[in-house]
Amino acid sequence: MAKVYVCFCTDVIHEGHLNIIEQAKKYGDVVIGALSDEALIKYNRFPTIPLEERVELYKRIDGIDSVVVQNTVMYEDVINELHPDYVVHGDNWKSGPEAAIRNNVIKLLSAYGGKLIEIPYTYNEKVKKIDSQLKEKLSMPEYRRRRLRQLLNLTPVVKVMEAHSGITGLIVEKTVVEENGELNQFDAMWVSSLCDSTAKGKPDIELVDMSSRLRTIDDIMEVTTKPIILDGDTGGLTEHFVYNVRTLERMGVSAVIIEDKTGLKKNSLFGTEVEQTQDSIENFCEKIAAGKKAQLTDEFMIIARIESLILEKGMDDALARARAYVEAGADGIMIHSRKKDPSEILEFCDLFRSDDKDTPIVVVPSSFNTITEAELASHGVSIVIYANQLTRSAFPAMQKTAEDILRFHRAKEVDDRLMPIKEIITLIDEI
Ligand code: SPV
Ligand code: MG
Repeated sequence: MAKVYVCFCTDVIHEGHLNIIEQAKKYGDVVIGALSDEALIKYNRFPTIPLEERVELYKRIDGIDSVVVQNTVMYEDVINELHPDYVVHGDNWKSGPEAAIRNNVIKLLSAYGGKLIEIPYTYNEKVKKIDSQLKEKLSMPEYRRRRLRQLLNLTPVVKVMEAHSGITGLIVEKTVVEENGELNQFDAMWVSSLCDSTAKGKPDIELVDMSSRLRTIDDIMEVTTKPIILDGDTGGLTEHFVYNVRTLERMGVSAVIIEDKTGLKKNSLFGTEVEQTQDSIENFCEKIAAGKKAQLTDEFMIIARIESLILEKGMDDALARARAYVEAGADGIMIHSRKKDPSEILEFCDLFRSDDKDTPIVVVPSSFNTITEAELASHGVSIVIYANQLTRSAFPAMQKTAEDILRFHRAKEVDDRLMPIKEIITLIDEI
């Protein structure tokens, strides 16, 4: 019998999948590949059930020969091992980033005369509903909240992009690029105090209050599924922070990062040009410990942000604080710098990692932007946050459009660089 290979990346089997299997069986014995969690997250699907359960689910499909695990989005390993005579897939991967996977399969099969069979993809109302129920499940607090911790175990470096509205959330949710035959996308969202305040035309001084920040988070949550890290500024009074921890947890936020400053907080990128006061180690540890005591799930993370390098208090101070904050219960530490050269950040990471191999390290490479995610990861960084780049790219574009319309007394001259109206009205998903 000929061997037929079908890769599945789903938590629910619907009639579309069964149709693919029915067709596949006509060509020979069917082997199903279950995409691993590590591969799934690159494929813009986040698993809602563990790999073992997916394997069991696929095994129960009638007439299946066997189920194997496919560890990578691309098919090299699995095709080299199985040498299937046929690969069967829905025809919905001909365009967009997934076309790279299709090309990869075609190339691998052509090397030994294997064939690709494409089945018209079933996309009826029932299948659409199952798809959207799956998405809805991922957006629920219990799934979203734990997803950051899951990601820390699944990927060497969690890539986070800022979002400050529904539309920026959608950009972080949906942007996928194909790069050297791999798919790449952001893992999580950062609700930046700078960008949230800027979007409201306000300074980044904790003026935009928690109710308003929660409203922003809710706008983002309504249309996305990826995990959210909140920039919690100083965390405010400990007596208030504990309530906010509970609220964030309940909403499904995955982590809050609080910085060890006190009094009137100003943005860190001002450094020592403005007056800023660092909290004492003792006070800040108390705030962390109180937050940890208040939280109800094991999933929520309180990450302590160290401002010693920003405030030029030196490496020893930064390290002493990092160790104390971890001791007080912090689930991660964020080290910040406004130097263009990443060396002080790397020095900190190397020293911190010399005696703490596990606590996640978060960095925000806004100033030291020449360093890549892989280089940071090689120094023990676990989470990289692109904290303000969407805001900073949109603002000059909007300003230029406003100026040009004033200059030309009409909108024709700017139209070529605008998103077509048809595209903007289809950008948003309809229920
Ligand atoms: C933010 O994005 O608001 C941050 C990071 O806190 S930074 O602006 O670099 O301080
Ligand atoms: Mg901030």
